[in-house]
Amino acid sequence: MQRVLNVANRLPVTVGSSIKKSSGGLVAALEGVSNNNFRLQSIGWPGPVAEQDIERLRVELERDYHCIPVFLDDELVNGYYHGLSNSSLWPLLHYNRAYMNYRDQDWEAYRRANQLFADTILELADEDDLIWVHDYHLFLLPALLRAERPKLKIGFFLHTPFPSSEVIRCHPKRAEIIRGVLGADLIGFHTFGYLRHFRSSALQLLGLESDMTEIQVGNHRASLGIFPIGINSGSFSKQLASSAHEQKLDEFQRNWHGKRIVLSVERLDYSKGLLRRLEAIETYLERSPHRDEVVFVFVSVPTRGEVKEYQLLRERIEREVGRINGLYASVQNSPIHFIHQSIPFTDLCALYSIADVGLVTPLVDGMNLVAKEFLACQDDSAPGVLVLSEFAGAAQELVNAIIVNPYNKVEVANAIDQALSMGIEERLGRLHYMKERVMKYDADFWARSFIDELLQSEQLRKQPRDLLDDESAFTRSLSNGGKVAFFLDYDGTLREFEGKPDAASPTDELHAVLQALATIPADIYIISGRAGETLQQWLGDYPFTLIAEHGNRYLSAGATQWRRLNSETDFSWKEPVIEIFKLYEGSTPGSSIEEKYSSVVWHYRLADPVYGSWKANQLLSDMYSMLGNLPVEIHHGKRIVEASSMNVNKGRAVEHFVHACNYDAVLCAGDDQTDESMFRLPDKRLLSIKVGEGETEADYRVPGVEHFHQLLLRLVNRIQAIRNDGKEVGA
Ligand code: GDG
Repeated sequence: MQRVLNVANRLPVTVGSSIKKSSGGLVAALEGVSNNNFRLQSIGWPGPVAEQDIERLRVELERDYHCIPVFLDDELVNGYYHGLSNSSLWPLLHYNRAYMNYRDQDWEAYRRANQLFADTILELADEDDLIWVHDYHLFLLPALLRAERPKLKIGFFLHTPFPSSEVIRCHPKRAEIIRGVLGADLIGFHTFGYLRHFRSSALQLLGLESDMTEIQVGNHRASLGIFPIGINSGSFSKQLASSAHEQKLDEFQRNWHGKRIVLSVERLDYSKGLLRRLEAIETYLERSPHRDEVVFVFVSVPTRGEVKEYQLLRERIEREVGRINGLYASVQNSPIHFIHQSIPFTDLCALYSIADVGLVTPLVDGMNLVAKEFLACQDDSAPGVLVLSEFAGAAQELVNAIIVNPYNKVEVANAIDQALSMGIEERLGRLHYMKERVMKYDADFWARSFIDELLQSEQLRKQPRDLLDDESAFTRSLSNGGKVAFFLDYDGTLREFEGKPDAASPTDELHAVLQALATIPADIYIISGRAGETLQQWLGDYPFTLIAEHGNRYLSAGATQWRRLNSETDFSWKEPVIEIFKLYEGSTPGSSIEEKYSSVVWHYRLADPVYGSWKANQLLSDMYSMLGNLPVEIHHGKRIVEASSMNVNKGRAVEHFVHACNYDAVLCAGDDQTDESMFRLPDKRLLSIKVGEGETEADYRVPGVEHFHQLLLRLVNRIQAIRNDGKEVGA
């Protein structure tokens, strides 16, 4: 049976004077996950524990509860949990920049706590296990695990929203956070909106382009998916059928006889919109002739009392409830019944059942399970109505609720009125579709879909092989035949990109690599889209052939005259292309045009990445319709659009030299679209390497320029060693 190591900040049980079930959305959801096909083993923090109890509890938790504890001391909990997780990440994830309190020491604690989780998992995990990491407390964990065990199958699910890149970019450690999550094979969100924000943050903050459902980071591909969490529907059905439920229902009905109940249930958190809701309730009470018949029951579970903003919120809510009750109470009624504590599950279900209206109006909420639980507890004899904020993830699914903007108190007040006066037919009509959905797509379905997709994402992961894993075979094939050539692209392959193309002259590290290459018995070609003059100025002292302008001109090693590879090329297309590029340069701030001998390039590396990509696609479509049958090739490279002569490309140039010099082994390396013409050549002597991420037809991949340098140096050593051995054997 497949083992799933389920990793969350809190274990499903909390250790105190005795070991008890923990509360919260995630615990409730995972309780409903059946164990027929997989075995869940939980890893997490069990709550504060005295030093002397640690070993005893470790044994007890594993033996009696199948839980593996990660013990954290008070200082770490303060920094990692109350500090970084709840005082800087939670507010930003919920669009609340003003509440973000970031401290460097909290980040340090967060890093250490994530590392402790990683150590625990690495000790426990087998090759076949699935690792499922939950939520924002553990953003760094996927990458920490991936770094140590690249083959582990790791999933990450975010229970909160993922906000717009404009918001998450406020976090001082935004890049580390996104990079951490990207260590996972599968990253799950509740809604498409959150997935979209995550993709655009990866692009804006890390420059990572992505498809709708995956992001490539070096050699690793992270799939993205939408998995709206459901409730533990089985436990609600069971509870509703029990006699305990009947009794509780009776008790509550007697207690609130003749009243209409409007119910809200949540942790007392600013994201849940309690203050705005109180304003809407006041607006309703002000206007309604029936106010004495209505009771607003608020179950507000205490949470995060250690964080200042929560203490202040609680005080404000209590003040407001007191004020509104003072204003609108009568002999018959006190409008708001405020319960500031957690209530037993039996009471919760009875409250859901008896309520006429479920009033769920968070300002922002990942999903909101309360909305779904309320529906699960409705029946046809007295169907309640759900009023739901458009900013809860649940609003994407529960489309038959009365959907409201929680910031508009009049709209919410009207919705309360509408819900309380709705006829039975309409209530039933709205309920049926939503209840069916809630019961069917429950927590079990959610977990199964995520785990199934995690298993599949692993199977589907197709990667070009990593040359570093296979180096000896490659080196042998290069050195076997005798005549060897290297065709090496410059920008993005031998040299990292710079903001301005002129600034990318060779670094000391690159010079060291080039000097090493100059010592081996192989022909070296530097093949680039750059102008010949630049290549000559930077690399002219090496005994290499320089091929400029994507293969249009070349300067042989030791020669002084540049020569053309194809002297009959037609360049009349350049002028109209430059005209259209100018229009795009003007309308895309940060972009620029570079004119070369046989091509024209529009660079948008310094433009806004999303807008730049969008304009590039528009430009491509303009170009395709404009250029018709002209002998022009259009490349969409890394943040460039390039129009170049059709008779001139890197593949053609390589073909020319391989044929002319009759090489036995040829290595081509490059990083972008323009290099694919080399990789596609149907020549068995050729081995190709893609440097960096992105789709490719190359045989191998290395993650970046630095790795490529290391690889070249190792190849140089290997070739020299094999050649020396050969000489010795021959001698
Ligand atoms: C996070 C995301 C996402 C509440 N009061 C009592 C009680 N509860 C239970 C509810 C429900 C759970 O707590 C709350 O879940 P929510 O989903 O509403 O909200 P968060 O705790 O903020 O959860 C959220 C969720 O993760 C799952 O992904 O939906 O958006 O913020 O199950 O029933 N249970 C009992 N007594 C209470 O007084 N017994």
